[in-house]
Amino acid sequence: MAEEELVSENSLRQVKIVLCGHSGSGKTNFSLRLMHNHFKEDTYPTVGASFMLKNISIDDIEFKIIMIDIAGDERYKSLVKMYNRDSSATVFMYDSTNELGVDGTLDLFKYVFSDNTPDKPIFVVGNKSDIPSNAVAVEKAQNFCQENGFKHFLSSAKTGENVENIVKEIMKVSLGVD
Ligand SMILES: Nc1nc2c(ncn2[C@@H]2O[C@H](COP(=O)(O)OP(=O)(O)OP(=O)(O)O)[C@@H](O)[C@H]2O)c(=O)[nH]1
Ligand SMILES: [Mg+2]
Repeated sequence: MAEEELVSENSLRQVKIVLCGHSGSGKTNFSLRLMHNHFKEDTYPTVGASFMLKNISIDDIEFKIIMIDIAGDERYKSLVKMYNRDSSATVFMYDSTNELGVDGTLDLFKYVFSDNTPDKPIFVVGNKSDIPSNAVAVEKAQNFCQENGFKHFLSSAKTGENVENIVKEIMKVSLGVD
């Protein structure tokens, strides 16, 4: 097989997901749960960006996921903009138990798309569904998704609830598979 064919075949089967959102929303634990079925109570804040790879099968076809988990600290927000450019999909995560956090994540969205509209699937995920949610936070996120035509999900990196389902849904939408 020619090199270009090999590269294009591989890239067809590869989904690059950018995971961003306010600090403490649980991005690193969401990735850990997905990649290693593991959860940590005491994760350190991420510095910069961290990359994880995993193969996942959908309808018996194997796809490679590249998950780019970007630190939520303000000073790294330009990294979100940079990695968002060539992602297959971007996930904006917020802590569903915290009213202030969701504002941080929605502000990040506005910053990333301050001079262009999204040209890829966008997902908003409220994480920590194992704890009673903050109704205002979840309503804000749901309204934002409704206005923009984005999908909204709730997950728990702690129990694993919905983590794999969300990622499979992202992959299906990104790959155009039903
Ligand atoms: N109860 C509960 N706690 C969670 C969940 N996900 C993450 N946490 C906790 O929330 C804290 C922050 O989690 P991280 O995964 O480090 O958050 P992050 O979004 O990667 O944070 P930054 O790297 O600073 O951007 C840790 O104490 C985690 O144990 C969850 O689903 N449920
Ligand atoms: Mg982190």
